[in-house]
Amino acid sequence: MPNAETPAGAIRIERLQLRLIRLPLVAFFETSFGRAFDKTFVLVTLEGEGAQGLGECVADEHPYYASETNAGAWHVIRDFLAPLVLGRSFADPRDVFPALARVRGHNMAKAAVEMACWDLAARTRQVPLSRLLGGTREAIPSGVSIGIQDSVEQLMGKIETELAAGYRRMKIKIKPGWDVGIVETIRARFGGIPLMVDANAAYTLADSAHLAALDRFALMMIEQPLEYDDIRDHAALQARLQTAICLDESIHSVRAAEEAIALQACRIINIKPGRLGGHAQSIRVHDRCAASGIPVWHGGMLESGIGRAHNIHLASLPNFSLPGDIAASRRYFVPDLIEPPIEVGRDGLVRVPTAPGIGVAVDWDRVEAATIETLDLRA
Ligand code: OSB
Ligand code: MG
Repeated sequence: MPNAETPAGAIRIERLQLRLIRLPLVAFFETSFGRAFDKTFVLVTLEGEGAQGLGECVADEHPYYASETNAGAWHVIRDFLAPLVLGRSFADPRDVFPALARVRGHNMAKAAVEMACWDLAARTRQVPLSRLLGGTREAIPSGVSIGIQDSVEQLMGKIETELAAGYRRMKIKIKPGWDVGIVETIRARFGGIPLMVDANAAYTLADSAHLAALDRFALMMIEQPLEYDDIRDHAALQARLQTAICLDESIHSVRAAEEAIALQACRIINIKPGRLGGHAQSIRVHDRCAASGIPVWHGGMLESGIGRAHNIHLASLPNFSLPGDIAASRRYFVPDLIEPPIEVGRDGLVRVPTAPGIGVAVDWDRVEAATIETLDLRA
């Protein structure tokens, strides 16, 4: 029951729990910045109004994809974000990100708290999270992100497996030395499959001519070819490429998205709520892109079933018109932290959960077994 000081429908945050969790990955995942064999992340649990909300922080052990790390997120949430939410009431989860504005940056840490608040709000109102976010779809198209492999043959085998599983587009990671030749081999072997590449900022504008060699392969897009914080060079590169550029790392705020759109630095945007500071900011970028005719798709950060469920709900909004990096649990963790795990149909679609909140059942014994450290904070 809401207490006397809590406005109707508002949620007072009574408790915040941090858990550091480590799960082994089913298969290693290699990008231009390195190879990962397991996934370590901070799980945020919020309690209030007799309900619970969960948020998964997508920071990594290292600051190679983004500047945040698990140790940093733990510190920032414990010492700076928790005091801004504990004992406070929020009438709308959209009010959480502005309430954290005093802390600059640290979007992944903020997102874990903000998204837990959305889950809590949806559970309190007994509605699926997608409804609260403004989702319009019952199922979302799913694609896969395939890391750099030890051999070209190994990559071809992975693509074959994922196509057979029904996934609606293949994304491969590229870097200098593992790019044009690989794409050529894929096209020769698999023909006109929906294909894109992700460079994770492995090139510079001086590589324009080399990247333009990808134009003849009719890729859906090339994701983040240049520096992680760049917009201007991407605009120059986009003017020289026929292939659409999609920005990932560079889109860390609504303002960055607006800049990228204004400068025509990309034709597509990858939305990751962790990178943007949560669901509310993601919806703003989604809406801003829709107004400019820029399609978006939902990125992935090798999330457990908890973060993955959040992503599925967000990806049910209408301008997520391209298949996202939201694949089945079995590609990442067996078992996952949720039961049943996230599945993809033969039609390449993932169903949006319909139960309240993120709508998946967490297996707390598995969470407990995977937990390295726990911290409880109260109002
Ligand atoms: O660049 O999209 C990326 C994973 C970790 C960090 C960055 C990225 C990725 C992926 C994997 O591409 C997407 C997924 O399957 O979760
Ligand atoms: Mg990417």
